[in-house]
This record gives sequence, structure tokens and C-alpha cells, in this order.
Amino acid sequence: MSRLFNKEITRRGFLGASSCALATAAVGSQVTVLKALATSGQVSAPGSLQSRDVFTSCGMCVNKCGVIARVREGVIQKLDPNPNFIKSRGMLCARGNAGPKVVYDPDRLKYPLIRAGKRGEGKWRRASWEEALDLVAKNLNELAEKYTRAGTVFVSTEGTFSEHFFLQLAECYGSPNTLRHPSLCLASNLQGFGATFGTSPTPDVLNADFILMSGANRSEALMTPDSIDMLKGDGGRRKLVYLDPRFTRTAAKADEWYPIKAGTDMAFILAMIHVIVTEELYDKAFVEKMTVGFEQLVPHIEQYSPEWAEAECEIPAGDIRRIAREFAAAAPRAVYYQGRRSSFFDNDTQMRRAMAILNTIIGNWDVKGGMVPNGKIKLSKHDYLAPWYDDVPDRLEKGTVSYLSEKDGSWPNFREMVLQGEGYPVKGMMIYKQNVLGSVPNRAKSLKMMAQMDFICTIDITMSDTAWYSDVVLPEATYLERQDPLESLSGILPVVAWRQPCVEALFESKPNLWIMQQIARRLGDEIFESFDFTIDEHIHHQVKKNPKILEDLKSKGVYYEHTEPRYGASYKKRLKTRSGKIEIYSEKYASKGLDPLPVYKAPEAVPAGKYRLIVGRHAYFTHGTTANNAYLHDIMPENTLWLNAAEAKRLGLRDGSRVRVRSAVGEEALRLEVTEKIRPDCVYMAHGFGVLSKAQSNIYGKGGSDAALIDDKVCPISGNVAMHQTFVEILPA
Ligand SMILES: Nc1nc2c(c(=O)[nH]1)N[C@H]1C(S)=C(S)[C@@H](COP(=O)(O)OP(=O)(O)OC[C@H]3O[C@@H](n4cnc5c(=O)[nH]c(N)nc54)[C@H](O)[C@@H]3O)O[C@H]1N2
Ligand SMILES: Nc1nc2c(c(=O)[nH]1)N[C@H]1C(S)=C(S)[C@@H](COP(=O)(O)OP(=O)(O)OC[C@H]3O[C@@H](n4cnc5c(=O)[nH]c(N)nc54)[C@H](O)[C@@H]3O)O[C@H]1N2
Ligand code: SF4
Ligand SMILES: [Mo]
Repeated sequence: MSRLFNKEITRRGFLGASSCALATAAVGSQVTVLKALATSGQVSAPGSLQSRDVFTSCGMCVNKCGVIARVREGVIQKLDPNPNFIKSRGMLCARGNAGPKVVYDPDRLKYPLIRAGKRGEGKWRRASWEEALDLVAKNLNELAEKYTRAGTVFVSTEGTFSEHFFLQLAECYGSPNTLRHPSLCLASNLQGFGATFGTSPTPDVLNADFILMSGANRSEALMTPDSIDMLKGDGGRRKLVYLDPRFTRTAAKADEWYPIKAGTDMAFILAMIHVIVTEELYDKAFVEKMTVGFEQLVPHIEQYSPEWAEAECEIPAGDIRRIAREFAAAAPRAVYYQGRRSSFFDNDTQMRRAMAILNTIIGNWDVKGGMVPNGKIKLSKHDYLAPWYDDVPDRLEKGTVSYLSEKDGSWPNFREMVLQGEGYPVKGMMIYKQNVLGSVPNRAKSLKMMAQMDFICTIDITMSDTAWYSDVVLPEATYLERQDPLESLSGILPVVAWRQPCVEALFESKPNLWIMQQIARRLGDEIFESFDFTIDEHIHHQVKKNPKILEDLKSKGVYYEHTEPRYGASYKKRLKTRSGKIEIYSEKYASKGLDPLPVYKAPEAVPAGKYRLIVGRHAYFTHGTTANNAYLHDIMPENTLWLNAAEAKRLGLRDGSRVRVRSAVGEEALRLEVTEKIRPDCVYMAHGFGVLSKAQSNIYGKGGSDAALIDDKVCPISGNVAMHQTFVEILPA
């Protein structure tokens, strides 16, 4: 636990302490902020003035780190890491520390709002919950009547435990059309690893002696515990080889960094396999016992020599050969870390297949320091009976890709069909915790899609761009103000996390379950029946087979079944693949007419006078969610366009000057950051800026939107978007 509590720490102090990517600092007192809001008549005095420490989970990103909220005089003064939550290794990052500012943010959503002007004009009328919910239910009923229940799409992102209730509403309402974040994020990853192993395993970063990473920028794109373990390792033998067209903070920590040509990682991986196979460095016993298809791999891989790969990926053949030998020598405590976001190129699924195969042949499966299948602690499921509707068609974009997730869908394909008027009309959008206009590539198309809607309702905590273009905006209580259901997080050390209210919900914000219940009630008894429970009842039901879970959550803020990894359990079972073994050669893919072994396809060359746009994370920001947070905004007020110094010189552009960036689908203005830290053929910008919503008062008008520039290319196997296939030109502003 931090000793910083009770010390007056200024905001500058906080910033100084968090200038490294992983910060464990304290946020200064919120009392003044709250008092300022109270005297301006914006907030009532805090309901409870007691002081207490509350176990809860961070809600600033997907990691859900364990938190102890220090509540003093009814105000969240600061958040500390919960030392019992092993997954986050006693860390709260800069965003986690800035959490209280989400609650005490003058820009947060306070009341239900109904659009008063044109969409996007920013004219709103404050409404009562009663009126706003009636309007939502009336529209959902009308949409069902006119277009069937598939005529409304339910859009959401995982990250709050309450998404569950939103998906339940979609199911009970009767829409097959749910669009979740995986087709913007990790769908190709899940597909490529799933096709090989029957599951997407977790690299045992803490115990691996050799880690290879392709663009998984863990020092800035934080994933716990990997971001911390990657730096520490367990015994000082660790070697990290990192490929990225940019010199990131991960590159700075790596033993070797190669500025790989974007989109060519598969060439590097195939050449590694080539060396390991031809030099017989693979694990023969493992391959024999645990895999199918090695005999097809041998002739297939012959064409992919290191010399061939060097011409593609621009990593010297000698280095590829050496790295392959070192990697095999470190086996099985060696991993090709697959990363998370795999929305880079349209061959991402096959690229992840290649990674999985490379991991397989060195025999690193389900052993210490290898690729470990995830465990998950069982919670009892909440059973409900969704009404049956006869006239509901299949998902709109069904059949557009080889493997479409029924639950997650494919955002770009879905949107395209709506725009082309194919299939059937979709005229309603219910949106929960997803910022479509910031997160789905080709913002102009998303705006067009939204313009075609009869009705859009967004449930958010701030006036996101998507809320700004909606008809009804409903304010959810923030993660520090609500009780969420328990969440079982899978991993090498599976854990149950929970989220308790630290303070009463401010203004008129309400938890998602309440909002869903109120909508369900208005949609009729048959739907409401499934929602007729309290959150406490739901939680008690979740732990009914193991009440110890709740006891531990109350006393420690977290529940673990075991706190040391357990390896090898999967060897006793059939894997969830067709053959029951690890599939180097995929019969499943062959039967769908897909390449059963990964075949290299070079990315389109960068046209003369243009640059490839690549995007990614900044440690201080979660997508578009935290850029307006006053503490974080203070550290980095806008994103910039990284351009290689030699190119800037050639174009006569100076560091700090404003430029226009133009792609085939949009144009944005940004400040130029001239740097040696990027290849000359790429430019880079951090994701999450360039907002349309004037209600994001700190960041409106600052930086540029990557979603406005990125073209909407799609992986034909998984339906994931491909974000790095956009070329831009740079013009003086
Ligand atoms: N701070 C912070 N952490 C986060 C998140 C966040 O928003 N903020 N989001 C979380 C989520 S949802 C996700 S999915 C993960 C994302 O985790 P990552 O996938 O690791 O994150 P990105 O920053 O998107 O990674 C892009 C990196 O790949 C590089 N790159 C681009 N093209 C190529 C290429 O062709 N080859 C190689 N080798 N590298 C390339 C980019 O320069 C960039 O550094 O991060 C998670 N962690
Ligand atoms: N251009 C571009 N697009 C991308 C990416 C990229 O790098 N570049 N990355 C992709 C990836 S990996 C992912 S995972 C997706 C993420 O896509 P999104 O989920 O759309 O990402 P966020 O910007 O975090 O948007 C979350 C929204 O939820 C709101 N929110 C936050 N907390 C709460 C809450 O407690 N309750 C409610 N109701 N709302 C809340 C935020 O205010 C915000 O409007 O984006 C993808 N899209
Ligand atoms: S990584 Fe940071 S923002 Fe994400 S859950 Fe952990 S503390 Fe919160
Ligand atoms: Mo993601």
C-alpha cells in the first residue's frame, strides 16, 4: 500500500511521478473540486461524510486492477493499488490514479438528455428519467413493429462488468445484432490462435527466458500483469526481442529492437520456422505426440528462408537466423507473444496462426515460461428465459466472413450492409460504453450510418462523440459509484474481481442494471421478468456454489483459487480442435477454402509521396475515454503526428508546425512531431483525440482523430478491421 496517503501531493507532483509509463502515485485531494462543484450549484453535498476504505476494481481500462478507494468525508480522495490483487503486481497506472477525476469531472453526464436541435448540433434538453426512458421504449417498440427486432443494433464494449445486462436486454428484446469491440480489436488473434490450439493461451511472461514481440507495445499499451512482468522477468535471464516500425518505450527496454517494415511480421515468423525446421531445432517428441500437420509444414516452409524474409521485412537474414537459434535454445521457456490488438492488416489471422505454429514447434505448450491455456473460476450463471420471436432474421452480416462471431459481429461489414441497404433495414442503435465515432475506422461512414437511423440512444458517462450524435443520452453512474456483478477474469492465475460503490452516484446518474430494468419494464412483463432481481441477489446467485468467493471479496477485495501457476492440465484432455491436438496444418481452414498453412502476402507498397499511417496507444490514455480527464490532459494535451526527421527535412516541415494529414477517407490537422523514432515510410499518431463533441471541453479542438483517417479494410477470415492499410499525404496547414 502506498505511503503517500495523507501527504499533500500537488498535481505537478503527480505528473512528475507518473512521467514513466507505469506510475504508482497519488492524486491530490478531490475535496476542493467537489466543493467548487457544490458551490456552483452543480452537485449536492456528499451524502455520506464517513471515512472508509473500499475494495473495488479500476474501470479506466480493460485490466480491472484491484483498487482500495480512500474515501474521506464522503469524497474519494485517492485510489491505492490493492496488494491482494496479484494480477496487477501492486500497481495502478497513471490512468488508474486519475480515476477520481472521472467522478468529479464537470464534463461528466449528469442528467438524461434529449436532443433539441439537429443531430450533432449539440442542443440538448434536460429530461426526467421517466420521460427519457419512455421515449427509448416507445422507439424500441416502433422499430420492432416496423423493421422486426433485428432492426435495432446493440453496440457495446467489454470493460465494465455491467455489459452483461446490456447484452441480456438485446437478447430479451430479440435482436440478433450485437456489435462488440472484438472486430475492432482482437478477433483475428482469437481466431488464429483458436484455430491452432482450440483456445487463445496466455504467454507466461513472468517465467519466459526469451520473449519475441511484434508491435505489442506493453510499456505503453498496458496489460497486467504482462507490462510489469516483461520488465522484471523472474531470474535475470530474460531476453526481449521487439519488432515495431517505431522506437517505443518497449523498444527502449528491449535487448534488441528491429524497425520492421509494417505488415511484414509474417515473413519474419515464417523464416524463424524455416530455420528451426531445417536445422532440426524443433521439439521432436512434442511435435510427434501433440500436433498434427508437421509433415505438411516441412515442404511448405522451404520457400521462406531468412534471405527471402530480409527482402520483405528488412531485418538482416543473419539476425533472423541467430534469433531463431536462440529462441529454440531457450525453449520451452520462450514465447512469441501474440499481443492483443490484431487489427493491423487484413492477413492478421494467418499472421497469428504463424505465431502459434512457431510457438508449437518449440514445444512451449502449457509449461512454465511457455504458452499457457487460461484458467477461469466458475461463477453460477444467471438463467433467464428470453422471449421467442418468430419473425427475427439472422445477423445482418452473417456469411460475410469465414468465421463470424455471432456475439461480436464484424463492425465494418455490418456498417457496409446498412449503408448499401443490403439484407434488411437496421434503423435503431442502442449503444452502451462504446464510442463508435472514435473507434470504428472511417468516421465519415459511421456518421453516414448514424444519419440513416430513426433512433439512437447512448448510455455513457461522458458526452462522447457518439453520444453527441444521439437522440437520447442516458448517464450511467461511474465505476466508482456503482455495484457491478462479479467478474471472473481468466488467465494463468484466474481471479474474481468486483466493483463496489465507493460513494453515492452523483447527480442523476444510475447504474446500468437499473437503466436496463427500467427499459425492460416498459417493454412488457415478458421481458421484465428476466430483469426482476437486485444486484445483491445477482451476486449471491453468482457465488451460490462457493460462498467463500464473497467472503474473500469482502475481506480482501479479490478471490483467487490458487496463487501459484498450475501447468500441464491440458495434456490430460483433448484440445478443442477438430483433431483434439494442436493443428499446425488446419483441416478446418482447408475445408473452408482457406490456406491451411499460413501463406505470406506482402502488404501493398507505400505509394510515392505518401506514408503508411500506423496508430496505437499512449500509456496515459485509454482509447478516447481518458483524453478529456483533467489530470491526464494536463500531461499530454493533444496527439501529434510522428514523422521521420529526414522526411521532415525533405518536405521542409518543422517540428511543432501544424500539418494537414489526408487519406482517401478523411483529413485531420495535427501538430508535427519530428523524430528519429520512426521509419521513414510511416507516420504515427496516438489514438483517441480529435473529438467532435464540444462537451469534451478540455480536448475539443485539440489533436486529430485517427478514426477519421483510417480506411475500412477487413480481415476476410475473422471480420476484424485492418487499421494499418491506410496511406496519407502530409500538407502544410
Ligand atoms: N495505456 C493503454 N493501454 C491499453 C489500452 C489503451 O487504450 N491505453 N488498450 C488496451 C487494449 S483494448 C488493447 S487491444 C491493447 C493493445 O495493445 P497493442 O496491440 O500492443 O497496442 P497498440 O499501441 O495498438 O500497438 C500498436 C503498436 O504496433 C506497432 N505497429 C504498427 N504496425 C506494425 C506492424 O506491422 N508490425 C509491428 N511489429 N508493429 C506494428 C505500432 O507502432 C504500435 O507501437 O492495449 C491495451 N492496453
Ligand atoms: N482508430 C482507432 N480505432 C480503434 C483503435 C485504435 O487504436 N485506433 N483501437 C481499437 C480497440 S483495440 C478497441 S478495444 C476499441 C475500443 O473501443 P471503445 O470501447 O469504443 O473505446 P473507448 O474510446 O474506450 O470508448 C468507450 C466509451 O465508453 C464510455 N465509458 C467509459 N466508462 C464507462 C462506464 O462505466 N459506463 C458507460 N456506460 N460508459 C463508459 C467512454 O466515455 C467512451 O465513450 O477501439 C478500437 N478502435
Ligand atoms: S492498467 Fe491502469 S487503467 Fe487499466 S485497470 Fe490497471 S490501473 Fe486501471
Ligand atoms: Mo482492444
